[in-house]
Amino acid sequence: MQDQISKIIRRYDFAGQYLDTKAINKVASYFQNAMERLQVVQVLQQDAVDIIKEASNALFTSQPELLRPSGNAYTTRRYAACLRDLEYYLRYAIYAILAGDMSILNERVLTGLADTYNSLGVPIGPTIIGINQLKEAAKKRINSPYIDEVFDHMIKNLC
Ligand code: CYC
Repeated sequence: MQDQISKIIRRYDFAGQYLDTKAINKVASYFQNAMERLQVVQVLQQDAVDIIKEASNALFTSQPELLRPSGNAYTTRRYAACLRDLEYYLRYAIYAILAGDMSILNERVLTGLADTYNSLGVPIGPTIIGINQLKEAAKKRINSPYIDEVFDHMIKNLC
């Protein structure tokens, strides 16, 4: 896992170079945006329970077949797994927004996830609808390009 600063240092260390203007400018822009990232993180974690509720309600209202006997969220065990997955997405979205870097999402959430879902029969399309609903519920509370960035990254990597 890395953030924008550790990513830059790692790259320059690997090449055995001092930081140059390009690197310094990148770090400066991370600090300039840091307050916005913090604000987003604060709002999202404060409202996390409601965001999950809203997104899951919207998902199951638009895809009611998921809850019927042939659906993947049928049985309380699978329904609970679905809510838990939505919580994972929101929690790691918050981490990635704070870090300004997607590596934590790639490493802990996305690598191998599509294969796991496919082997268990968890439908990817409705999962993406769920992630989109998380994005909408988050943006309703505080609109920021960082929210789009992180949820769009998840969606792109699940497709
Ligand atoms: C299952 N979701 C799983 C499993 C994993 C994840 C690994 C299989 C093991 C288990 O059941 O716990 C996902 N695990 C993760 C992620 C992380 C992790 C993301 C990173 C921290 O450690 N079913 C639907 C909906 C959708 C859904 C569309 C909710 C959006 O119909 C989710 N995921 C779902 C369900 C299962 C599951 C129902 C259980 C499937 C089964 O056992 O049959």
